[in-house]
Amino acid sequence: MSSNRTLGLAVAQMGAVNLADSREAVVGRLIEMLREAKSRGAEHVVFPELALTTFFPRYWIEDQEELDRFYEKTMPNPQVQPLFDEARKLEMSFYLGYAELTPEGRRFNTSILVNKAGNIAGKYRKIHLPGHSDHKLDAPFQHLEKKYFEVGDLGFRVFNLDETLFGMCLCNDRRWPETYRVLSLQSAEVVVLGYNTPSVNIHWNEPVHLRTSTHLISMQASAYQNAVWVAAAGKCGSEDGFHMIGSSVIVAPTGEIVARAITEEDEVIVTKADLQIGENFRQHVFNFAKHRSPEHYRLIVERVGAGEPLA
Ligand code: CDV
Repeated sequence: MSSNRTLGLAVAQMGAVNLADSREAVVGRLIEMLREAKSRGAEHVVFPELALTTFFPRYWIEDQEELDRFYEKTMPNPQVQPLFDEARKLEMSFYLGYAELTPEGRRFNTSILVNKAGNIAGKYRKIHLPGHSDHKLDAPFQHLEKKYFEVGDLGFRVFNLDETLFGMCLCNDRRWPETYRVLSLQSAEVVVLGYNTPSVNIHWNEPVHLRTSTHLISMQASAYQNAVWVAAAGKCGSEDGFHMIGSSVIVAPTGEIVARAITEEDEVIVTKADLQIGENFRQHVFNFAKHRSPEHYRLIVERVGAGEPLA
């Protein structure tokens, strides 16, 4: 790959998607932001996690038919096809998060990368599923990702999308250093992700400002330590009265935020990402081949939870 490459990189943050909103209306919003991103010089757009529906894991749903309405059984399907068509027409690639129901009846929190020719070039199924699977009757809302999805079975993989190496993850994955390291060990240049982060933590009393600062610090530290660009698209604002944080960002491999959404509505942010910045870090301070010592990192794969100090 040649040096001095740049990528017109956009994040399309979404405001609320309410229960009553149709797929057609939501896809229309995505297309509008795709066009804006193109007009502002972007070649690639990142859309949120579960972008096509409300964040339904907040609801305890017993009726299977009602639950199934939130999942996509094929991709693209007739309702989402207009987004694929418009992207191909504009020669734009994109990342999209949605709930996947496979022909075998398996359910995943999924994202895809679609290239400029309109073909799905990569798929990821969320690995770090947060929340719980039981009905928390005393909580103001639920976080039922552990009930509605299986742990992803595709691993963290890197895809060559129109000559740029993209890694994918989803929401809670962004808080885990292993996510980025597995991707950067595959030479990822850009990590793209969508998220839905409720402003209220139902497990302990965490102030809202910390919800935003831990979101940002996770990605800033990881971008720097792995020499990657990170582009994160939130779905935010108040969905039927349930508020989620905004602050969608694009982070450079220096760890600096180069673009940040200022609203909690549909908003496009764009940057011209210089891919050489990551290369500089990869050749010097984070030259993995030269400086890593995996023999001292064995606990990372041998232990899941924290245990006793080593003898
Ligand atoms: N959708 C998510 O994965 N949300 C999580 C939870 C913990 C709020 C997050 O990390 O933002």
